[in-house]
Amino acid sequence: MLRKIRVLVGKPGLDGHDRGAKVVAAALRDAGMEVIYTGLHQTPDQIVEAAVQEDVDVVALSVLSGAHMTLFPEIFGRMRERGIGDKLLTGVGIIPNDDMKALLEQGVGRLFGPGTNTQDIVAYIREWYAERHGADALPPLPPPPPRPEPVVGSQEIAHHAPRSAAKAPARVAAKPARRARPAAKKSAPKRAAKPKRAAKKKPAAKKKRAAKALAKSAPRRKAASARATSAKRGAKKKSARPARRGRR
Ligand code: B12
Repeated sequence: MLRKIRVLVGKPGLDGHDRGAKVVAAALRDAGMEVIYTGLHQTPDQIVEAAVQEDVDVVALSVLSGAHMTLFPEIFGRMRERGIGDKLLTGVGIIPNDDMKALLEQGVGRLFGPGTNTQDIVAYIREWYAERHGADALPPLPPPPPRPEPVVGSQEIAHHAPRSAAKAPARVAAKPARRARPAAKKSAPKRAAKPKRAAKKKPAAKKKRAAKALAKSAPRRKAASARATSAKRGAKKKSARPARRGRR
């Protein structure tokens, strides 16, 4: 069986940008390589020691701190001291063209920048390996890993999914469809209008009593209404103001 390409992904210095390094480590692993990730905050010595111990073919550094002109030459120097100067030193950084040129001249491999396609990195490492060890030594690319199923969160998404996908079982249960209104309610016959209550007829005796009470209270009611009208007039007088003259 062919030996897997072994890569050490290193994060030297105080640079905390590890997302890209993890993404690249996963992409190299998916391309059939053996990947060792050092984790954050490693010294050049630690990285080179790990590369020797792990017998790697490639040392790939992630230097997003701007210290690339210090770290790449230092690590490359130590690799040579430890007898692994023939291995590939590559990596990423926010590297201006002039710096990139200078590092290439020192013997460092191709360097990448932000937003690089991970497949370009895979292709570059495989090309270098084939050149160094011959095309026969290159292990075949494994089939791409299965894409995770889309997480269907709502009916809307399920509705817009392609027809073939619509039948596939969703990982997350789709929202239950709204319950349809019961059919019976729709076709239910309209309620008959409530019959109006027939006005109760007051018996004659009651009518008489009511008329008497009304007649008794009439003078009182008259006096009360007179008081109310005079109070109203008074209020009107108080609030009455001279009419404003409109501007002309
Ligand atoms: C997210 C981010 C952060 C996050 C980091 C989260 C994390 N855990 O990684 C946080 C908020 C913590 C952060 C902090 C800082 N950041 Co910042 N950050 C970014 C940002 C916006 C995106 C980086 C990222 O994760 N991208 C997503 C990954 C997947 O994509 P990628 O990095 O492009 O990776 C691809 C390639 O670069 C390459 N690659 C990546 N790694 C590797 C490794 C190897 C071995 C190989 C071969 C290839 C490779 O392949 C990847 C796949 O496409 C960049 C700007 C940018 N657009 O790049 C600034 C940026 C890197 N940050 C910057 C700065 C200045 C800082 C701070 C110093 C800000 C501050 N003053 O506090 C701090 C430093 C913190 C620290 N301890 O180091 C600067 C760096 C400038 C420079 N070096 O010249 C940048 C460029 C922003 C800018 N334009 O100024 N940051």
